[in-house]
Amino acid sequence: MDRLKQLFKSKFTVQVEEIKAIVKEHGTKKIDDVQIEQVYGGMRGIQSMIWETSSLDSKEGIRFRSYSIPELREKLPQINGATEPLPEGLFWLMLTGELPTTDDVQWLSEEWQRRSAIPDNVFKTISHLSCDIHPMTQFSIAIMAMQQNSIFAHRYEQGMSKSEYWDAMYEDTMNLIARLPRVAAYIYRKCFHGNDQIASDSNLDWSANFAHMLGKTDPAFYDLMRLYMTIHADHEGGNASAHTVHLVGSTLSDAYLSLSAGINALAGPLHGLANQEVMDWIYDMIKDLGTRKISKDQIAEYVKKTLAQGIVVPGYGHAVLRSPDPRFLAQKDFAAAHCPDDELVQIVWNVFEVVPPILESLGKVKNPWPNVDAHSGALLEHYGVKEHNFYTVMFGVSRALGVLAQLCWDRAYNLPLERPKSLTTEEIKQFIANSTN
Ligand code: HAX
Repeated sequence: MDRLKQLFKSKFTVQVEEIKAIVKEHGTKKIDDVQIEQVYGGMRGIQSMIWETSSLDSKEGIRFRSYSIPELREKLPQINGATEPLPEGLFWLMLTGELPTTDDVQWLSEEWQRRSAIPDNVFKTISHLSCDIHPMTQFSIAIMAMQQNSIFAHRYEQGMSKSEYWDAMYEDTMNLIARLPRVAAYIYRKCFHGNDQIASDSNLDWSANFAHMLGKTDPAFYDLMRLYMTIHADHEGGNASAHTVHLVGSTLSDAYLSLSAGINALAGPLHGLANQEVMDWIYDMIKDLGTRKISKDQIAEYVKKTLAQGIVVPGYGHAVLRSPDPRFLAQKDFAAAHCPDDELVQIVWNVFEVVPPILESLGKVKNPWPNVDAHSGALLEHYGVKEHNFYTVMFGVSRALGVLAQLCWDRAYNLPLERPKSLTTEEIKQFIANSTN
């Protein structure tokens, strides 16, 4: 058994016993009330699921196993000359709750390299897809094409015991994460660079190798990828992509089926596709005004025009956050250090000054501040990744880290099939009538 698997097993073994005791002693205590407006309002705020890998505070933002993004940037080990944290370290932390050593991170990087070979049928499947198909759809199909190699599905078919689910899920998770950068880069090079594919470089860490396979060689871009893959990895369990993976996994669908479903959720414009929408919106503004030198007054006018058309301002607002997203601020910090004079970065920063008061003035937007997607495109474009419809695929590669680490915990806990109760409006009316009688 490898060192990470061994540590994970030792952690969940203790935790499973703790949970048994919690449920036995406190199982009937009430943790939340549900209001009718929440039932109609996208279930906002209802505390009803377990998610160990990260937790979201509306003011502070995300914490991964209690560490904020600035803390991760300081504490996670760096290898290969990195100046940003490595997602290998974050995955270790999310899966075990322990900060890894430099040696652990090095080991995991090599382990993912070792597991990264992709069966030919997967490339054949992708190469048959037209480049008119959105890269997120291709990515989801590619993950499905890998499903025939699922160790979980194979062992389940052979009568695997419940007590081994975690083990099979761990193996699928490690293989899948190891392979995602290659698959994503393959789609990118096929559709945007004449199918001129670049072989993996086994000397590079997971993120740098992804950057390399995209065709990038700038060490600063390697660092951006390390940061990008770290900050997009997890955002507690209630967001649409995470919740989808958790729900589909609860049917004992394997990691491939579950992740592909989560990627489909991430592909929506109110979720991960917002990073593409932000850049398209900025480019529409540039086209409309005929210049990249856009004043704050011009941005304000354009924002009002967008709102008057009944369109949301992409990259702003959040279902949980009530302050500027620390993932946005981390990217702003990176841009300030590496490319403060970039024209698109300047536009993103000016939009940040202009949009919040306008959204606030509407009186209905609960969070007028930028989210993670408001900044990422400008940085990616600075380093030459100019294809906006590929951005959400990069988000998806990162998001796999958190949702799959949690899926390992789901199977270690043997969580049951998820099955909340739905209501009809007739039943709601009946409830109201009964409660006011
Ligand atoms: N621009 C204009 N209007 C907005 C808005 C924005 N950025 N954000 C919220 N609103 C509006 C809502 O559309 C809603 O209007 P109606 O009552 O007329 O329907 C009202 O303000 C109240 O919404 P809310 O309670 O503040 O926000 P929700 O929790 O319902 O929605 C969203 C959260 C992220 C979906 C929303 O803020 C939005 O559409 N933002 C723009 C798209 C975006 O950036 N999505 C990415 C979010 C982060 C993420 O998941 N990244 O992957």
